[in-house]
Amino acid sequence: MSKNKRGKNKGQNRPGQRDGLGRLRRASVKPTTRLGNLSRHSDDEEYLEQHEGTRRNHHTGESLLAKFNRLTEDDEEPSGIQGVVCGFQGKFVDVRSMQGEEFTCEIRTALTKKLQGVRNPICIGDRVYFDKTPEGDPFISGLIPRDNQLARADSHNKSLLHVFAANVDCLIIVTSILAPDIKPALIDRYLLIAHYNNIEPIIVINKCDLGNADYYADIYKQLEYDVFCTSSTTDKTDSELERLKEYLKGKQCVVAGQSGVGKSSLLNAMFPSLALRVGEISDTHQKGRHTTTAAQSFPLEHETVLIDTPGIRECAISEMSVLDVALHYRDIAAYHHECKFSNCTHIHEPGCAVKEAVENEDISVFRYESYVGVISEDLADN
Ligand SMILES: Nc1nc2c(ncn2[C@@H]2O[C@H](COP(=O)(O)OP(=O)(O)O)[C@@H](O)[C@H]2O)c(=O)[nH]1
Ligand SMILES: [Mg+2]
Ligand SMILES: [Zn+2]
Repeated sequence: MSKNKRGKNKGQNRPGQRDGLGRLRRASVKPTTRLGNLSRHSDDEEYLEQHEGTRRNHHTGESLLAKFNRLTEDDEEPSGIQGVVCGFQGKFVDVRSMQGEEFTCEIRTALTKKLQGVRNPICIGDRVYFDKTPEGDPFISGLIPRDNQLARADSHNKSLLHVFAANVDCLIIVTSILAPDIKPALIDRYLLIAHYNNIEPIIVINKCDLGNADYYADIYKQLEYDVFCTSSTTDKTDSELERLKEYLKGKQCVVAGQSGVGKSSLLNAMFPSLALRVGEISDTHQKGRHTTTAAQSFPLEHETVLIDTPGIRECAISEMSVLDVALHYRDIAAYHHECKFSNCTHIHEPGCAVKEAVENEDISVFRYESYVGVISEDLADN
């Protein structure tokens, strides 16, 4: 099977096409198990509390991550080989082996029991162990701790988080210098989400054929971000595109950026096999549609993997504290300790080293404005 095939046709591993024995055994699996719907989340908090003595930061992505990883710890030695979760089909999980072959797996019964009640116990990008039954049916035998994860608030209950991607090596923040105009406040929010979740971000300023991006590129480069100034439609030999492609080698990536900035064009220019449609509001997910788990991930050239996910825009910033935000803005964090008050929010306090740095043009005004915007608009009740 072609490695780059987007379709879900996985041949002999498809559920429903297996032999009678497999079907019989499947019928004996309790149909009411919560894993039947991977996006279910009732009882989650209660369950997690049972597995943890202290209850702090109980809604933060970081804490959910720690809890998930604790669940993977005391597992008995899992059998089989390692793979990465790349899609879902009902209660079946698609796992891609290191060789690029995909298997539609059940989840081992003991594991199912252990994970009962956990919200998003398995998501796109998760590393797992998988094996085959004597009948040849693939199953997930164990989970491997996550390096990081991305979560967003439930559309109906803002205090619940859905994890939609795990082990993200790079958040590619795409913006355009013109058409639409560059929005540094949006770049800064994505940077915040990346840092808060311990994910390496990079900034791509696209449509550089339409305008000069040096001003913004220089500021972000000074903050030690990797910045790529690309043009994805006019010049297919763009050296920045080559450099970006090289940078993404071997990484599992998530792409973020508003509609129309050229995300699909950019990906097509680097990875023609993707053949994404250009000019669509959203590549695979309708705007406003609330999907709870990421659809799938695509293996590309160079062992780069693209996680196609809805909802990065809705990633929760609201649960962060003012201090979280201040410390994740690199330029603001650099002055934070020089403020008169150790709990300075850098907005109205006297003796604020951050405001002084803005006046001295050591911190860009637009960076400070986006910081103030996050503090005043995005945080829950700080
Ligand atoms: N001038 C110019 N136009 C581009 C560039 N990249 C994409 N576009 C155009 O911008 C529009 C939106 O592109 P698309 O890739 O669909 O953006 P997406 O919504 O972020 O996926 C299309 O009309 C593209 O042809 C670029 O580098 N320069
Ligand atoms: Mg697109
Ligand atoms: Zn201050």
